[in-house]
Amino acid sequence: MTSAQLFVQSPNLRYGEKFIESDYEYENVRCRRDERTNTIQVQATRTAVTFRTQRTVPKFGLMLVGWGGNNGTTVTAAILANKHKLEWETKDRVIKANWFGSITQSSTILLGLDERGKDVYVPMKDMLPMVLPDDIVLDGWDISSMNMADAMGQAKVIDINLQKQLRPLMKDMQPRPAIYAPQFIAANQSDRADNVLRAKDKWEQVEQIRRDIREFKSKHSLDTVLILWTANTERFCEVIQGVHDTGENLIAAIKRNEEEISPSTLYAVASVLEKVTYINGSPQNTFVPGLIELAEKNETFIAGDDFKSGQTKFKSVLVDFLVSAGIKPCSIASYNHLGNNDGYNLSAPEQFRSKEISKSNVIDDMVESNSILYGQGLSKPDHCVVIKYLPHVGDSKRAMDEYESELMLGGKSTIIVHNTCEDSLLASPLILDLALLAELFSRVEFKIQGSEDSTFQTFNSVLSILSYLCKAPLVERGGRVVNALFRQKATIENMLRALLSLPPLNHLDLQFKCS
Ligand code: NAI
Ligand code: DG6
Repeated sequence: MTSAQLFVQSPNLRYGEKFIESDYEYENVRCRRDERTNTIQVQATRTAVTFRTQRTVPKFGLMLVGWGGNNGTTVTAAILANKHKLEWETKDRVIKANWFGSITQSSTILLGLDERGKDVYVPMKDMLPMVLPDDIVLDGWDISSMNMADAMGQAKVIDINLQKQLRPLMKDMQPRPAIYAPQFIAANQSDRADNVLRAKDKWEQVEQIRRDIREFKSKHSLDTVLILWTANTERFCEVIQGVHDTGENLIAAIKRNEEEISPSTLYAVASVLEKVTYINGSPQNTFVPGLIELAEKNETFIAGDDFKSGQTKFKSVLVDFLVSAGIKPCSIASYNHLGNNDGYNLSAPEQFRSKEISKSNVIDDMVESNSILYGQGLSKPDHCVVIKYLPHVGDSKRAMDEYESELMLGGKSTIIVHNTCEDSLLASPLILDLALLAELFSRVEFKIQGSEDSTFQTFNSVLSILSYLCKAPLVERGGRVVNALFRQKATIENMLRALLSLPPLNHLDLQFKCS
């Protein structure tokens, strides 16, 4: 289906040669709780903002850390399969390449009503000028030297008839030598490490990654490069005063070759110094305070952590539904087993711990939202997360969840969910969305009307707007973490609408109710 072109007619929107400029009234509500009188003072606020979005889509390069892994090879295969419009035969039918699971490519946004009162939806990708997946230039690093065609074969995710078509397109793709620090990932990964960046110390490693970024950019005449970590889950680094606490200390500590600085933080530092957006798709604490400060100083974007792909996505819908329905989830047991290399790495306790933390905190905002169910003196849900490595099932992860909730008058409701699906086919569309949305939001500037500073500024370095795609969203200083999935989705949709001077969706349908 060819997409319809969108033209918003509004006195508040200007389509200029370089920018789409939107005057927007940001309506909000401020509350002040007075414990003494037990009252809440509520005030409606309005702020006039002008947004402008650069219309020219850059020539865009994506560098993946962990390019040769299951996600890295699968997203590469998906980009190429879509670009070349590949079709392949399975025992069921002929499949055409698509981007199912990607919100930018395969979800739609409700715009409004047409003249017959029917809803009009448009693909998210058509709201504003976005990079086309077909145009993405790929590159990356891996501690394994395997070429991308063989690595795709090793991953056993892509159907063999598609692999056969992709092999010639991927066999010459070679991951660059990578930063490897065996103490941060499971010891069982050491056999893969035959493509290790040789450098005398950590600073030289950072310098090499910076050179790689520059070389990639100039080789393909790219305007913008984005780096995304989809390498093994690392253990959390111990955050040390004088090492990780400020940008300056972090740089000095790298130059001193301090042990406790993880490879993921080194890649992130290199990206920030190159003014390149960095996204963390794994759970580890890459974004130590010094890194965040460095990103702010360099006006560079960062986002993470940990792709929210399957079990957690479902949890952040189901718990939101239960709690917002006034039903009290009391225990959640989440088991999963998988047999891919991610599962192998996570079979080591320290790496599992990183994932356990990221998977466990995902219901906090929903629990905190309801003091009737979870207020003072009332118990919070028991929540346990188990991951087991079972080689036989490969990338086809099995996720089993039991939710037990309390109904009125002491009743019980038990919901059991069993999901079997290829982990990397869920994660790869998220990689695409993270890259495309981060790129788009890096092209947006804003100006608050009436403020002393009359210049346009870019968004905060921490792109919390990408929370929908992350299990443990990193948020701006003073910001709050939102895990509830549809609230996260509404943030993206309403921001895209705001950039076109359209109001947020209110679902009131007053035109019918008041007719
Ligand atoms: P994988 O184990 O197949 O791939 C990871 C790749 O990273 C491997 O090729 C490995 O050689 C490479 N690597 C390890 N350390 C490296 C370093 N320092 N520099 C460069 N490359 C390095 O894992 P998979 O399945 O692709 O997952 C990647 C990450 O994404 C994992 O951390 C996983 O926990 C995370 N993730 C995956 C989700 C999914 O649904 N597949 C969802 C959420 C997060
Ligand atoms: C087993 O849990 C392996 C993990 O890497 C997960 O597959 C991944 O984090 C996805 O988790 P979820 O909860 O988003 O499906």
